[in-house]
Amino acid sequence: TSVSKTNSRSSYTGKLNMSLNEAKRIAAHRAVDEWVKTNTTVGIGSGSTVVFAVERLAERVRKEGLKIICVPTSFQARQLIVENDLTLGDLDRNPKLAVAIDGADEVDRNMVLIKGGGGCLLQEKIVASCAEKMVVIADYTKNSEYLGEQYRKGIPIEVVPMAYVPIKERIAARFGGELKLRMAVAKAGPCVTDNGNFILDWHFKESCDCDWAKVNGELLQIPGVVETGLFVNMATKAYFGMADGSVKTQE
Ligand code: ABF
Repeated sequence: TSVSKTNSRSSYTGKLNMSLNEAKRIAAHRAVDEWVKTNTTVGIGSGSTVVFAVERLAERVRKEGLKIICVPTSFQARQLIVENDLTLGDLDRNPKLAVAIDGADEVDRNMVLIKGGGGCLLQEKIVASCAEKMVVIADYTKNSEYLGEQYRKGIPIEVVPMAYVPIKERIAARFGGELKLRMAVAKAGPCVTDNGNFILDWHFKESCDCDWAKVNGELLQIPGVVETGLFVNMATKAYFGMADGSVKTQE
């Protein structure tokens, strides 16, 4: 087949060196311990850092008898919940969540996030929007002054497949930069999201101090744009695991 699914668990593991993994783990454990209370519903994000949050949740369920319902943001998150014997929920039965815990590709100084490097931005944004609080967990490489300062893969934009070319042209004409159709790992065809859509990675001009709320609003007006990986005014607090073993927080 010429298409491949995003978010298999294996696509997130094995690529990371130990110190980054350790940074992800300490951030994830701190955030889980500070935010997850018993008898609550928790949104489970996607990516390699969330693996450590689920690990900690499972440990607390075993050791403390913590009672939680977990709502996944992707196929990968669903698998993680099931494999760790956590209680799986959904938005039909659990439309209000106490907290969503998720990773990010970049977090700027105003708590604007780029998400969707793993292709799960749409469900991540839906679940985060249903949560009273969204907490970000990441290693120190995600902590930036401006978007684009460290993350070089652009802003992911999930689009309806038949419209990807006109959308590409409209965004480039309006804002500049370059938009690339994300390809599957083997490059035999486009990357297809959990929702059956394509992803355009928008390499905007340079690291800038844009009004991202405005940019996001304009992008969402384009017919065929399903969602963007710009998360503006959504995250409550970010936890960054640092190289020296400390955890830096930002609100
Ligand atoms: C998801 O996973 C994404 O929105 C973000 O792209 C990515 C972060 O992954 P990791 O924790 O592996 O850096 O949350």
